[in-house]
Amino acid sequence: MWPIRSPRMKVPASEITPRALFEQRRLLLSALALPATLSGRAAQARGAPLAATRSALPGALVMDKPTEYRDATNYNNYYEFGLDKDEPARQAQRLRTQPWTVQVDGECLKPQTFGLEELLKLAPMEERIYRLRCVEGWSMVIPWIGYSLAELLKKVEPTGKAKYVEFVTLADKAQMPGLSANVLDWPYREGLRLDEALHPLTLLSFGMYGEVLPKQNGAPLRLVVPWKYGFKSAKSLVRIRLTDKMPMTSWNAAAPREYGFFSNVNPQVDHPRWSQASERRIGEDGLFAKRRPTLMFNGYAEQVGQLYTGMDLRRWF
Ligand SMILES: Nc1nc2c(c(=O)[nH]1)N[C@H]1C(S)=C(S)[C@@H](COP(=O)(O)O)O[C@H]1N2
Ligand SMILES: [Mo]
Repeated sequence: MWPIRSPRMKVPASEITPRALFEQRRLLLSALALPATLSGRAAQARGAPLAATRSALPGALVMDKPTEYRDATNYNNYYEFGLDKDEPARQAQRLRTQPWTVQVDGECLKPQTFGLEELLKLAPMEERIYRLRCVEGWSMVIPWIGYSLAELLKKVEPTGKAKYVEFVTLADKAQMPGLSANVLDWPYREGLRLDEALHPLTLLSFGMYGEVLPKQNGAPLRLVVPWKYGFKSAKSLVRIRLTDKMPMTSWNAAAPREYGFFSNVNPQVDHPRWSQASERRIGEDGLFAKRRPTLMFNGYAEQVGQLYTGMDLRRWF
């Protein structure tokens, strides 16, 4: 994902040359006293097991073969920890995930700040196997662990004025070297319409592959919205705010023509720079690996299509 020629961008993409990126990374690494060649060993350390029962929700268990753990944890987008796919696996290991709190507020009767321990016990943990498709044209299949975001939202009792939900993620310069690259307006912010946020498939995830979330995948908790492009699934959440107006999102602010508020996976509506008609499944590399056709709503049309009846999906991309 790369916002080009956006007025809100502090550094135009055209000026971020590979050379400049390399230099920036070298400076960061020396500042952190980390060898530039540090292997992914720390990243490979597996997390604590997280018990969960398989979900019975329609659409929650896709039958495709899950992506290899190694690939799912070493090919990441998490710009707070660098722009290259292999950087979060190294850089995110310094993220402190305890103590951790999530503030849930805005248009609700019982705003509350939840501690991580409390969140882990708030509802039964389920395992769900979801496709995740990035707008860049690749996809993965990941066995996530968590519960429906709706479980948390109903605890704070949204008012009648609540129409949208804003998600804010951690932005801490001391822990996140990527924040010094002004690619986005930090903190990373995302949003959903309230009915999307309350849809049972919208997952508040604490783990994957039977373990707590690796840091590069959004520890200690993230959103997973399987029928939307990957960037809607915000990592390392610190605040969830119910609002009466459509919230601004980081990607929408950076490049409004490229990243709309809805961002539903839709093979018929291309991104200005990338076709969305097909995708490469991570792990299925090699010269002869076929691209897969991208499915409407990422294959979840039966479950979520009715949320958009009557909407012009070209206009509301
Ligand atoms: N806070 C934060 N969340 C984020 C991102 C990010 O840069 N920062 N990248 C998004 C994008 S573009 C994608 S495709 C997914 C990738 O999730 P994964 O690394 O677990 O596959 O995370 C999303 N969530
Ligand atoms: Mo993405």
